[in-house]
Amino acid sequence: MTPIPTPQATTAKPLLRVLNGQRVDPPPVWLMRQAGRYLPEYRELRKQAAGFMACCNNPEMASEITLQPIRRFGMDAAIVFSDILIVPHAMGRIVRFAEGEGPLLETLCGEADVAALDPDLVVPGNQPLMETLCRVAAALDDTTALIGFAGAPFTLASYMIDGRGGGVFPRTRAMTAENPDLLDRLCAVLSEAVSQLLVAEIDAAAEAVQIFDSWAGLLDSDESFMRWSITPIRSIVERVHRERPGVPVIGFPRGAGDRYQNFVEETGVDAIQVDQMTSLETMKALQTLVPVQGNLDPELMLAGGDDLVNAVRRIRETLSGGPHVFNLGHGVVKETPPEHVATLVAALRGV
Ligand code: 1CP
Repeated sequence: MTPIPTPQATTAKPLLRVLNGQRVDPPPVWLMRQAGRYLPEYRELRKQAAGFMACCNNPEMASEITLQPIRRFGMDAAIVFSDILIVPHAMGRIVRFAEGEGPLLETLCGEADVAALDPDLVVPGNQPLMETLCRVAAALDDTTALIGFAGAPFTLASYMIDGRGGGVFPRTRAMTAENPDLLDRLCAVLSEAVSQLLVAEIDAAAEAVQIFDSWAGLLDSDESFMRWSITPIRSIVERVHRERPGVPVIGFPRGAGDRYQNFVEETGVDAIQVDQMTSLETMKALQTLVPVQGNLDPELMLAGGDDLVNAVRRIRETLSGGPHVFNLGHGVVKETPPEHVATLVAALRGV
């Protein structure tokens, strides 16, 4: 059954108001990877789980981890604690998180491996995530929004083809040149899986969703960026808009350089997350098209002090003329002292 869309334009939640195009000052704030290893309370809970995946699949634990940064810092949004790699995992690919090494996957080789992928397994295989979303929604107050997310097809494909992260992805790069049709087919299966997953997250309780194309920057020609970042994401955005109208979709093609505007225009995303390489001037230009989110260098938050406070104020001031969600340009660095996050939030809110 399709739920009746909530009238978000009148919501009290600052994040949803901004994603609907309103200007809110001070801007709402949340941080990518706000739940995670820099928080002692996360590390404590994580010790009790059998591993990272077990943690994601335990709604009691995952909802508690999601809420930790909300309690500590009063963020305007919670992003559900999970991972982008739950998608290949639910399709039967082996995904392991080796301590200190990041994710390791069984590598996807040829036609047969791609043909065997069944996108219809992804929602049934991720019911714990849906329960986590319900639990978090029940615990949030009426000013804090709940964000669901998924990895973009190209980024998921990169992990599946190379079997590991780290940003080099030689096998994926080779496939763009040597077997582009197979990469098209893989991205099509992943678009279907991600569309279903995001709709299910919305039905569970997510009020906005973000699509992380963390490795879109590897696509270094207009043609390849269009083919494997924009095209699959456009199909996902169309699907979410059609099936769950009114729920904003935030796109994050990290490393897109001067292709952000093209990405916004071509995918139809409701808001754009940018990385720290993107200038405030570029953000201001993007802000005339859609609400903007991001930019603060995570290294500045790691360092703390006056440079952090000044950067936060400069970003707020520069973008105060339009819809703006405060965020980093990438995830919180794990060595970040939690007090620096508190400093950021206080500087932003002018207290
Ligand atoms: O050891 C541990 O405790 C696991 C570390 C960890 C955590 C805390 C991983 C492994 N994933 C996560 C949570 C996570 N991942 C969230 C939770 C919500 C929040 O933001 O607070 C989110 C949104 C993600 C998304 C994610 N996972 C992305 C997209 C964003 C980005 O950082 O670019 C990517 C690329 C991943 C893959 C992944 N999972 C984990 C790691 C260390 C990585 C990155 C590996 C690499 O560098 O290639």
